[in-house]
Amino acid sequence: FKVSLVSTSPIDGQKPGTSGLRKKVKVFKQPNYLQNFVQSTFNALTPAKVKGATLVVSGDGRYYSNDAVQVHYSSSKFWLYVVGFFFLFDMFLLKSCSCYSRLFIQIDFLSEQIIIKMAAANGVRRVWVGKNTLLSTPAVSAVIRERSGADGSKATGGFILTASHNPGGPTEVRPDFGIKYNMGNGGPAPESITDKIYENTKTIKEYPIAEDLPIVDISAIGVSSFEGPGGKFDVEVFDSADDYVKLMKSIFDFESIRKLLSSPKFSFCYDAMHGVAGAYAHRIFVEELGSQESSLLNCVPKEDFGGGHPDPNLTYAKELVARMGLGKSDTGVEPPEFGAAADGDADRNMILGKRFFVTPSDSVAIIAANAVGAIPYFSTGLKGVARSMPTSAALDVVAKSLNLKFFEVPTGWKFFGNLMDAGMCSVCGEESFGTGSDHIREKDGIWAVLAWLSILAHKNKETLDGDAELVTVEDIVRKHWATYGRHYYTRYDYENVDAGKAKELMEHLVKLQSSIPEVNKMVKGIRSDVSNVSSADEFEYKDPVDGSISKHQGIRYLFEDGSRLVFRLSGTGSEGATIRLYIEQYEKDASKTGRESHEALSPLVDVALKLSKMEEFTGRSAPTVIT
Ligand code: VG1
Ligand code: CO
Repeated sequence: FKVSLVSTSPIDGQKPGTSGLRKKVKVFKQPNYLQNFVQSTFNALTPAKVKGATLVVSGDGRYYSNDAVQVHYSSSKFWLYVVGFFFLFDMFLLKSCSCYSRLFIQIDFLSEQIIIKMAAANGVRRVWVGKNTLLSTPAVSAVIRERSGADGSKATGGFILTASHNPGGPTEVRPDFGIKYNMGNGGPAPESITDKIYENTKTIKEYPIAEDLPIVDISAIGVSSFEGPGGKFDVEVFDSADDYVKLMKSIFDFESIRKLLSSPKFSFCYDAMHGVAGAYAHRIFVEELGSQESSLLNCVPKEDFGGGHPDPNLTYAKELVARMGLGKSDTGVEPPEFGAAADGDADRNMILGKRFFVTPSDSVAIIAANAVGAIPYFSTGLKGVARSMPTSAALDVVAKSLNLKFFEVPTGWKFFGNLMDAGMCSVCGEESFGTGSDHIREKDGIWAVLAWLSILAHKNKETLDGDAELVTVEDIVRKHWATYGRHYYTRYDYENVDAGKAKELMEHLVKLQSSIPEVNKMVKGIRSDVSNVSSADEFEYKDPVDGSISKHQGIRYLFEDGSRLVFRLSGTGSEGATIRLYIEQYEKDASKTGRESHEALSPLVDVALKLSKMEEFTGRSAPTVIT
């Protein structure tokens, strides 16, 4: 192939957020939009490191993924398509009705492979693509860390094509696309790199591309080799699940989980929400662990997630919620003992018991408290635990009682990576349905499910064979609360608020922080039954490994009784601003840990809304989503 230079000019707004660049599909479809970002990333990594690299390129399969990886119709190629069409028409149309599929292969052949062609032109040695461009975010991390090519090659990093829990598709109300780069440790690029990428997008003038590189059939496993001006270039398509499944089998005791899943006392349900988790669910839960086919919901990956919002929470995972008996109407069918859901790129998880919701903040604390003994990977103990700042302090209490190293980091998984690389952290989590460990450098939805199944299998070692009753998800959570106390927790999201107004609200909250006595006067005026604010600040993080500092990571109000109010602006939205309000209250008294969450939190909610003048600033009397 040949390499040509295409001139381009900077496009505004290509700043990566909490987890990469996420925009509306129509924004990504602008000429050079994706190309500018990809080249800015290559430039940030430096040409010397890109040359000879092995890159993973895949994602959750949402609409535009295939275009980004390979199919791109440019108008200059229009006449070639027409020629191709008549060529095929002549050859096949009259003879065989499979002509249409051949026609599309031919169109593929004439189109461009954006990322692959740019990688080739930048001197990358090989690109690894999951079959049909499908790889979950955790699987990309696993592939980067674990996979070896036939010649012993290891990946240098990878592009993940996803907007994660944001909806996708060509026609939905909010179809998003996204791209992010993960480093050689398998984790999202740190801020030092994403800042450089952003700077580069503001000055980019040109990018090289191998226009004539033939299209690779990404639906078939195999290696295609090419020769360019700089030497050899390979595209290898491999099985999306193999490496990930192998890793999971090395972490968990599959035999004990299989025994649990096949017990008549236990029942299970997994909802992939038509995201990429579907590409793993059948293989792991049915083939490896012997679960019933009927226990899988929405496990066929779709480019528009079946029209749904692939975010595993009580609002969007409607089908699972109903099946687990948590919906309003009783279906009359006995719900399964355990249910879980994933988001679009399968790094998030929601854990449910029969008619019971486990908050993500509790989930990570419970996994940390029970991992040793239940999960072989942790048999030698935990190196430490970590949570994101707005996540409840349930994990703190476990860390203290088990005498574990503990870290509080800003929102977003990239901050956990350094701790893990330095051997300081084994288990970590976020309130936003993200849980994981140092087996990879991303949160991992299926891992979390396997962790819970392992804990259930461990607790039920005796009960599965005998007459004793099953220890349920709810039993485990209630026992945890009785031991460690309970952190009542909720999050209010105000989506697509006017960005200016959101900023004003945040500024108002920062200003208030200058006088705690004033704040307390206001708090008492709103609710006399809420304790005093003891301190208030904007969260700032100094990375204990590299000393880097991240400022303005959320506004905190900390109360004397351990309650907290946190306000942040989302960094993953693609339209307007999203205000997140996190509300938490600690209850140590075991006799008071069984209350309804919304009832226990209502005084604090009152304080939060009035203190922030939420309705005044946003014009909203209620949040868009409550989790
Ligand atoms: C949100 C969550 C954050 C999570 C991030 C990526 O970010 O709050 O905890 O790490 O999404 O998750 P923000 O900035 O919108 O609050 V995923 O599954 O979308 O990669
Ligand atoms: Co995700």
